[in-house]
Amino acid sequence: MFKKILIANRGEIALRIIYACRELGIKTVAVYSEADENSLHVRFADEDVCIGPARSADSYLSVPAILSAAEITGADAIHPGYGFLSESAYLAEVCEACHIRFIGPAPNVIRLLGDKARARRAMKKAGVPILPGSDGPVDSEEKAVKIARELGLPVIIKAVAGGGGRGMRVIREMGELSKALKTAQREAEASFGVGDVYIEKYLENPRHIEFQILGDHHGNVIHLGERECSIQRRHQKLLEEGPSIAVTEKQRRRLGSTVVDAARAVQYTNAGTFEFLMDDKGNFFFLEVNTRVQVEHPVTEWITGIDIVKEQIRVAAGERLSFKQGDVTFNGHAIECRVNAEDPVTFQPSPGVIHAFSVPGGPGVRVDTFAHAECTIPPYYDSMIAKIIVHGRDRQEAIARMRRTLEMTVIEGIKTSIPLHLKILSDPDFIAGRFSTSFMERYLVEQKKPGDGRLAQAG
Ligand code: MV4
Repeated sequence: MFKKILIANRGEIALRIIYACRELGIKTVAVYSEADENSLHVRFADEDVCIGPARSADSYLSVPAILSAAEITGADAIHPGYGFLSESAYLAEVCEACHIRFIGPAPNVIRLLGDKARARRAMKKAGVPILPGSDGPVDSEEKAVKIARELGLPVIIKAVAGGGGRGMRVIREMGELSKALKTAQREAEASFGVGDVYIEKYLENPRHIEFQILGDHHGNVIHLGERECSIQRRHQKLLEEGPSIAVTEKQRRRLGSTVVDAARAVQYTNAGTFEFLMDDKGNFFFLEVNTRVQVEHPVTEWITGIDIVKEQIRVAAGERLSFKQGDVTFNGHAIECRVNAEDPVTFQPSPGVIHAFSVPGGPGVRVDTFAHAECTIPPYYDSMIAKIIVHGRDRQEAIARMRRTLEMTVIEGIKTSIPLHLKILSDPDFIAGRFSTSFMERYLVEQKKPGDGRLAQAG
C-alpha cells in the first residue's frame, strides 16, 4: 500500500480524498494555490506545498508544479480528483516516467476514451449500443452531407476531444450543415487544440443515465449500478439520484454486464463512469466514458455501501477489489444536490465571505464540503461549495429528507442555489419522475412567464 498520496486538487474532493487516506493510514500532501492558503484541505493534510498563483493554469493545471511537489515530498502516488488534470493522459504518462502511481486508468486508456470518436468505435466493437453516426471524424462538407442524409435530421456535430457539452452543434435543416461544420471545427480547435468532429443522430429529450464501474489490475471489473443525472442546466448537473426510476432491475443487470464487458475489453482499471442517453422507449445509447471519480459518486456510495475513493486507492496500489459483483446490492434511494455559490435566478457566480454556515444532520444526511463559517469562496474556481447527499428507504423519503435539510440549511454572506433546488424538489413532474435533460430548460422558461407566481413565491 502507498505511504503518502499527493492530492492534485482543492475543495471538497481534496478533503474527501483525505478522509479515505486517513482511514487507510496513508499520509497526505495537499497542494494549493495562493488563493487557497487557508483552505481546509491544507489544514488537514499532513504536508502542504504552494504550487502557484490563483489562476488554475498556473497552479492546479500545472503538471511541472504538481510533479515537483510530489518529488519534494516523496509522495508515491497522486490522486487527481475530478476536473483539473483528472483526465490528463499526459499527467498519467509523466507519473509513470517518474515512478509515481497515478490513481486512475492507464494513460493509453485515458487517451482512447478521451477521443470520443475512437471511444464510440471501441464501444461498438465491445457490443455497447451506440447511436447511428459517422465511423470516425468527418473532415469534409461532402462527407457530412452524405452522413446527415443517411441518418436523417436532426443530427448533432460533436468534437472528438469534447465531452461535457462543449463544441456541439444540433442540425435541424440541411442548409445549416456546412456553416455549422466549419464553426464546430473552429471551436474545437480553439478549445481543445484538436479540430476533429464527428456526427451522430440527434436524440430529442433523452434522459442522462450513467453507470459507475470499478476495475482492478487482476482483471476484475464490477459495476455499481446507475445514477440519473438529467436535472442539469447548460451541462452543469444540479441534482443527481440513484437508482434511476426509469431503469428496471432487468435493464440494470443487462446494461451493467455490458459495461463491465466493455471495460474489460479496453483493460479499464480504477473508477470510471459510462454515460448513456435513454430514449422514451427505454433504449440506451452510449455517450462517453469519464475516466475519473465523479462529483456525484456519493450517491452510489450510499446505495451500495462501497467507499469508491478507498477502492480507487486500493486498486491503484495493486490490491484486488474488496468485493465481487455478487456482493453488490442496492439499498434504498440517494439524492445529491450541488450547492453552488451563485444567484439562484440569474446563475451569476456569488463568491465572497461566508459569515454563517450550518447544515443540519439527522438520519440519512451527508454533507461533503470545504466551506465553514468565515471562510472565503474565491472567484477563480468552480462555484460548487457543498454537496448535500441524502438517503431514504425509497425515493419519496429521500425527497422529503432533502427538502427538510435544505430548508434548515443556513448559509449567509453569499447567494446559493438552494432556493432553486427547493423549487425542483417540489415540482410535480420531478416528484413523479417525469423528466428528461430538457427539464430545467422548460422549467426556467415557465418561470419567466408573467403571472405564473412560482418565481415570486419560492426562494
Ligand atoms: C447528445 C444528445 C442528443 N443526441 N447526443 C451533451 C453532453 C455531451 N456529453 C453529450 N450531450 C448530448 N449528446 C446525441 N446524439 C444530447 C446531449 C445533451 C445532454 C446530454 C446529457 C446531459 C445533458 C444534456 C443536455 C443537452 C444535450
